[in-house]
Amino acid sequence: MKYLIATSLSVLALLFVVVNVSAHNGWVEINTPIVEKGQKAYTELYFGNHSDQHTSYRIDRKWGIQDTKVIVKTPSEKEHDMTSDFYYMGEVSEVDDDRAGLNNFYNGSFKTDEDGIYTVTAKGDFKYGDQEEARVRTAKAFVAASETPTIEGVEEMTGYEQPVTSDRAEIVPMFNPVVTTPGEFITAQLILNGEPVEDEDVSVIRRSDSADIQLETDLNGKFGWEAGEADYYLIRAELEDEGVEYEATMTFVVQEKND
Ligand SMILES: [Cu+2]
Repeated sequence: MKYLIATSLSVLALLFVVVNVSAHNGWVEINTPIVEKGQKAYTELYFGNHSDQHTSYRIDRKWGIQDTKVIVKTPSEKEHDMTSDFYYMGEVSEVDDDRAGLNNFYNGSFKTDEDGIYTVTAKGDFKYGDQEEARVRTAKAFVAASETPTIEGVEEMTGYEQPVTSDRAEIVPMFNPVVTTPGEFITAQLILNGEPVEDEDVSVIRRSDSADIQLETDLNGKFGWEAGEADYYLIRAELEDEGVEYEATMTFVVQEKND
């Protein structure tokens, strides 16, 4: 009986978490998680997540690119600012006023020239709709470059577990985000100003159908779950600290298991 009560309480808590989330998020995607060294990596900036009580993968509106910096960290920890490379994929007002600036995304690319994992971080501190204050957004994605661009060729690579910010909210994967396969138990950490954030809601949203799972960070800011089917996934957390709204997102790909 005690067990039953505990179970129904946790179901209630979960429902509360779902309706409590209330804003749109920005995220970065990498077109292909593993590329041959010397080839380009293609990236997109998306903004959305409106339907299904804000756990959807759908695009809604667009990034505020004017208040954004996109930084690529190379395997040897050099940083490149690629912000000016992004191109808006929707129509612009010079062409068609009615359709200008509607729900759409930005794309950009960079050339890989080292073996290892590249981290792409978009810092987008912009307002949308009638928000009065800009939200502080950190969106991350990863791509591995290798002369042998296969899962086996890149599975020993590291670097993804290094935080890239010290004064923002950020999701740090504790699993190699380019080689995960279905059913693996994976863990990530939510940090703010370099410190773990406990008791915070986190969602993991699947791209093909917007199916989501709800998690909560532990004392060390960590949260873990079983990787779903091969697909593209978005991890999202939103928090407030001293009157500032923060948002941290990360995308990664679950790969098919090789036989
Ligand atoms: Cu909305």
